[in-house]
Order: sequence, then structure tokens, then C-alpha cells
Amino acid sequence: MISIQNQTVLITGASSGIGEACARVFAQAGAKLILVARRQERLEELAKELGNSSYPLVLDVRSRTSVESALSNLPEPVSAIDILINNAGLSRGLNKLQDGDFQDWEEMIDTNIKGLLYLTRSVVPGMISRGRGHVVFLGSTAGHQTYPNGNVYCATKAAVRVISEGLKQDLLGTPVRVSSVDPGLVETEFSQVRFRGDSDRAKTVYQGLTPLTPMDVAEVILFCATRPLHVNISEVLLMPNDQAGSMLFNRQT
Ligand code: NDP
Ligand code: 8X3
Repeated sequence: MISIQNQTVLITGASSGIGEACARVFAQAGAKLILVARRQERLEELAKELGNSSYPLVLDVRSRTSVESALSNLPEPVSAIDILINNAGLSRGLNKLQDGDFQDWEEMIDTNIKGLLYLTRSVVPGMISRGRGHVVFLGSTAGHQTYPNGNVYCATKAAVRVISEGLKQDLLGTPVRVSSVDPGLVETEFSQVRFRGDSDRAKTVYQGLTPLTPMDVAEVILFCATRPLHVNISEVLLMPNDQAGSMLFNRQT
């Protein structure tokens, strides 16, 4: 196990769910954090709670110019990113493709694919020149197995898997590591966002089973980041014990 004490970790989507849990786990391990999301108040509260080594950065990852500008103007103590956790992402709706909503598609594609490409493109050259770095992507079981009505969300997560694989190939011969961590059901705000605040519908996603917690996923990400430097964990597929695939659940009704 290697230490990540004082390493700089940029986490996108740190205002909620898996990203927030990553912030807690990496802060506990002694890292300096850049916490990225759109909801300023939440980021500021979290940064305050985690202490002096956490920097809130309000940023919409869909805006390429904002990403480029923010990353080239990072405060000195965190200007050299060692670990990039590409976690920000969302789903919108659950519709047959032939009934799909163009705006929902664009929001998912712009956030889940283009956003993480902008971050990765901005950060990786510095990692190569410093001779150290690790890029972690949040994929999903949805990127391995499509489920009915999941079409475009599943496509974005399949893209994340392919981008992670491609980046690893393109970085071969450098010390920079690449991991994709691909969870099944994790109880976060994910389903609230998917169903636009319909809490009753969101709850049914996790009904009768024990889902993963955001902390379960964050601990796996920390595990990937703390392996010895010659070890690259390329892909982790993790599910609740009550899940065996994108559509296969053990629910107690
Ligand atoms: P949450 O909704 O709890 O968190 C999503 C985070 O992404 C929030 O912090 C949100 O912050 C941020 N975000 C969304 N859009 C943007 C944007 N345009 N710019 C910056 N930040 C943004 O969901 P999860 O924690 O569950 O999701 C995290 C990742 O995990 C996603 O990529 C998701 O696809 C993936 N995942 C989730 C699973 C689950 O079952 N929950 C399973 C498998 C993968 P804000 O709104 O403040 O900008
Ligand atoms: C999130 C998991 O199954 O709700 O990626 O799509 S699922």
C-alpha cells in the first residue's frame, strides 16, 4: 500500500453521493482535495468540515471553456493534480429510445462523456510531465449490460468504459495509472435526479434489497489509488450482494 498523504486529488461531483464519500475517505487518508460541483453551498460546507486542505471549486463540467480556465488557475497548493476522480454524472428519465427527450440525452452525454473528457484532457498532460498520476472513472454496471429504457444513460457508461480502456492504452509507457470503477445500485441522489425529485419513484429502485452505500464505492476507489505504483487496477465491477446484473435483483417484497 502506498501513502497518498499530501497528494492532490480532484473529485468531480463532490457535492453528493459517491463523490462526497470519496472526499471524506481521501481527506481521512491525508490528501489535499479540490471539490468540484455546481452547488456552491454544499461544497463550501463540505470543505469547511474537512478542513484547510480542501478547496471548493464551483464548476459545470459541461462547459469546456470553464473547465480549461478553472484548471489553469488552480491555487498553488493544489495546482499539480495527482489523482483525478471523474465521478460527476447523472441519468435523466427512463424512456424508450423512440420516446426519448433530446434535452435529457444532451444533458447525459454532455455531463457523463464530454465533461469527463474535458477534465481528463486538461489534467493528464501535467501528470505525464510530472511523471506521476492516476485517473479514476466512475463507470457502471449499466456500461456492461444495457437495460430496457436505459438506452442513452447506458450508452454514456459504455463510453466511459471504452474511454478508460483507450486512455490506459494511450498512457502505456508512462507512470500514469487508469482505473474504471463500475458499481451497480448505490443509494445516493442518483434516482432523485433521474426522476426529477419524485422521491417515491426513486425509493422503488432500492426497495426490498440492500444497495451499496457511497462509502462502499469510495473505499474501493481508495484501494485502487493506494496500490503499489507498478499495479494498475484497470476495472472493478462491484454490486450489492442482492444484485447479479443490470436487471437481476433479489428483492424481499
Ligand atoms: P448523485 O446525484 O448523488 O451525485 C452526482 C454528482 O454529480 C453531484 O455531486 C452533482 O453535483 C455532480 N454533477 C452533476 N452534473 C454536474 C455538472 N454538470 N458539473 C459538475 N458536477 C455535476 O449521484 P451518484 O453519487 O450516485 O453518482 C456519481 C457517479 O456514479 C455518476 O457518474 C453516476 O453515473 C455513477 N454511478 C452511480 C450509481 C448509483 O446507483 N448511484 C451506480 C453506478 C454509477 P451538482 O448537482 O452540485 O453539480
Ligand atoms: C447507475 C446504476 O442500474 O441505476 O449507473 O443504471 S443503474
